[in-house]
Amino acid sequence: MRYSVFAGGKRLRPILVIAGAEAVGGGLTDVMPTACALECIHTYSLIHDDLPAMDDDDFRRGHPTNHKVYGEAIAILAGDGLLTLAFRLIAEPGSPATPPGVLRAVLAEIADAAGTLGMVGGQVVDIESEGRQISAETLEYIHTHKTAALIRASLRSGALLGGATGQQLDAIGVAGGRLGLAFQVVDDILDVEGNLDELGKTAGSDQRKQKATYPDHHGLEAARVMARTLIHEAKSALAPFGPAADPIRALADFVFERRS
Ligand code: GRG
Repeated sequence: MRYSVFAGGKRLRPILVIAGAEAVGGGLTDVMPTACALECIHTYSLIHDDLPAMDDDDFRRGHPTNHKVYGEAIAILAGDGLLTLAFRLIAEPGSPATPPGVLRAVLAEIADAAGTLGMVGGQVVDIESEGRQISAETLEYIHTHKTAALIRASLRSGALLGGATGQQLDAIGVAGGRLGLAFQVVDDILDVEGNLDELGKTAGSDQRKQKATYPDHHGLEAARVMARTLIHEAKSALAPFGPAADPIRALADFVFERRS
């Protein structure tokens, strides 16, 4: 578990939890355990995604994948352990003033985003689509569920713990959904254009596994335009928050410009 969590990684999801809280006037202490929980869930998904039964990848975060070092059984268990640890962390709020109702809402938010309604569901359709022609709608379903759901839940959980109103939560959810989809579109582009040194994982793996991607479906340039549009839409949804949402805006720019 420690090997994969501390192998590196951009920490985008935990940073989004913190930024979500700050956008509505919350602070670091309200959200730190939940921010760590999101990174645990994300890292579990990477360990399991790299397994021979899934994407069968040799490198992640610039290091050999978990199963290459510890074997498949321990890699599966490390993922299971991280997922379970995440919910243990969320159960212990950063601030004792967090109302139990808010904690329940955060638990439901994250469970939905990580489970069959979100990441697991997206991964199932992704695997079943390998090597097949799929519609643009199915491609969007895969990416909004496999990747965007957890990114959206990161922002929304932070906002919930920071004391967001219903309206604020809706707006931040729209921003998170657009940002999450943009993240995946850029990920697809990087898989075509990047290399092992920059990415920390082997490039070109989508094509090798005949995965459905945005550049494949729409072309590289259209995928770039799509990512830019999604970032713009994310920022538009943040308008009501004023300067308090500047960190999220900066993260949106980072998502578009990143090389790893
Ligand atoms: C195993 C249930 C299950 C799901 C796996 C999200 C996912 C589903 C697999 C990850 C595979 C993958 C490479 C998806 C593309 C988008 C993505 C999540 C990339 C990795 O996220 P980064 O770039 O990674 O934030 P770091 O290492 O920086 O944290």
